[in-house]
Amino acid sequence: MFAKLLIANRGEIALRVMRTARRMGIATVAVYSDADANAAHVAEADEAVHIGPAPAAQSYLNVAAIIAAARQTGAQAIHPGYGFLSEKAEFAEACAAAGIVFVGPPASAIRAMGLKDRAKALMAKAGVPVVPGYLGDDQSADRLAEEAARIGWPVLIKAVAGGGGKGMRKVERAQDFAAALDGARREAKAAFGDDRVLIEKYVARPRHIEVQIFGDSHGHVVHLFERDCSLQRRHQKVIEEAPAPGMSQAMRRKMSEAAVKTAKAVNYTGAGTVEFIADASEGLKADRFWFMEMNTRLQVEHPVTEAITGLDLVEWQLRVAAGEPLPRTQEQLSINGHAIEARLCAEDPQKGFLPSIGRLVHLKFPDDVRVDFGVRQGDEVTVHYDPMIAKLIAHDATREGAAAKLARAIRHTEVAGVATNAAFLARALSHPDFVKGDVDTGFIGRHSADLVRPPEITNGVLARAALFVAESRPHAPGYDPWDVHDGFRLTGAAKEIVEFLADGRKTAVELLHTSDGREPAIGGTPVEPAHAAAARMPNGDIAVMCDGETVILPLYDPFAGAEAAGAATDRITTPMPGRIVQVLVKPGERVTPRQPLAVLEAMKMEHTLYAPADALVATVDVSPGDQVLEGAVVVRFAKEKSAAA
Ligand code: MV4
Repeated sequence: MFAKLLIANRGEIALRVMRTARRMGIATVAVYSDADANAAHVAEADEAVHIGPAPAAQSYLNVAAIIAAARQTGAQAIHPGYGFLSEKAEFAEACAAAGIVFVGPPASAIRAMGLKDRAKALMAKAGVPVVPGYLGDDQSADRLAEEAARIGWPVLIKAVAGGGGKGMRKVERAQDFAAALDGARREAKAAFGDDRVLIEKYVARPRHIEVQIFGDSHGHVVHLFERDCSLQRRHQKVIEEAPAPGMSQAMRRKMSEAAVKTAKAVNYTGAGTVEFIADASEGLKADRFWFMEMNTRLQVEHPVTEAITGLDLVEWQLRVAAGEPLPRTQEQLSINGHAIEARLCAEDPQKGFLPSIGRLVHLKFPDDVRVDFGVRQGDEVTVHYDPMIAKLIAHDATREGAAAKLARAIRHTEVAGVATNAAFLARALSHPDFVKGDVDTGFIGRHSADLVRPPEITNGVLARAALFVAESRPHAPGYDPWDVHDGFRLTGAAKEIVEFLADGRKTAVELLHTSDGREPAIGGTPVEPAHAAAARMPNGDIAVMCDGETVILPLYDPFAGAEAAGAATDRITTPMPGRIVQVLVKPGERVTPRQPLAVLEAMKMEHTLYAPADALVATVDVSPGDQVLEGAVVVRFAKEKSAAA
């Protein structure tokens, strides 16, 4: 086994790999960018090497700097984690050239799976079911249209170099084909520098089911059963589980055989995932699944497989990379119970899931589920990297049990400082259709009205906030609350009043002193405080964390102007740096609440900026293609006498 391992990654996966390395007695080396000098993965490693500035292109994707760090520290192997360099064949080759073991498959296997058409052709030849379609070199519009008609409508046009749904177009009718082809090609060219496409029969009600496989350098390949990753939003996985709900033994046998065949066809070693698409329009059927692609790395969702198999997949990766045979045979592997994972992200469902950046003023996880986290309380979520805060993984004897346990754990997770998707996740896990196992890739879209709801400022939340304010008051002698103009008043010995600006309105909570302590009341009516945690934000606002929702309550300050109470309403500005990809309104146009105004590309995703209220567009200050900083004005609204305040 290796004595020292370098982890060419950051965040939760870097910590995850280090945990296993430590248990196996392997010394760890972290690498870090300028932005991560104080990050958890650096603190946790035995050694750490600085590899460049914050942008990943100059640090976590810098092959030369990472190889140099391994050389300098004497690391014998490099674990790439996921993302970054994990599926770059050139990196696997650079490791080999430097005499360092790449913890992953051979470069040839990464290459074989890199291009969709080649991978698909290879799998068809190996006898793995693939979606009927056209994979040919003749890319003329006429030929492609002919092939689409032969396949039968609806069809899906996909970029050969594709991934993440980019350059993908569903076409329902022959007369729409030419325009869709143009669009798909343009998008593919822009995203991958390659405008070749393939055409497939469109699979109805698709479910994403993937099989975890493992190969070793002695010619063995086993599968570790399947995961269902159908709950996605814009091709980003949200909730994953193992095993797949509704999967029959017969279908599991067929799918895992296909996955093992796939791995053998490319002489695969290490951890890999074979992704299938299943037609769930009439429930899962053993003959209605097809190969989609193979991911030649460990995946974000690997913990659900670990939970149901009782194995440590990182340990398996390290053993296989060190030349050992697979620790178990297929017959020694079985499924125990059910596991579900949810990805907790710094993003705001209320704002179209826009990444939310800022300092994690408060961060606390429950201790009855597995939590793989990448950040600590006090850390900053920046624009430079993925906004995932943590993964929560629940394991139980049954699917219903695991879903209930995970929903509860998420409701008890406390985050203040950035917006999160916690309440959204908890609602998804408790949704009757999810509980029934009625999941497919359209789930989130179909149920978004149920899943995305504004946080409620209940009286219980206000009472909890008031108690927090009163209890965190300094009681030092000589301290005079009358000196602080922040909404806190003593009104004689038996009563305190705390005033908040809730939804822009002044709301007073009275705290009556009784022999039991402080009893909150609003408008004279006693209020039961919510079971919630509270924290003070750097600006003095009170954050109340309740059921996965975080409500921010400014203390009412009679000396502050009305302006300070809310952000400027006469304009829309960019929430983070990025590039404007679309402008959807013109000066002089009337807009309505939540009408899309422009699309910003930032943090590798597209974010729509919406109108906050009924308004008249006065100026549009950006054009498509503009690089913008955070806070750049996108649209200014006209001042109108009748406009709602
Ligand atoms: C499909 C499909 C329907 N029919 N292929 C999306 C990204 C890529 N991984 C494959 N994708 C799809 N391919 C055919 N022939 C529907 C999707 C799809 C999807 C697949 C998995 C998970 C989420 C998805 C969301 C939308 C579309």
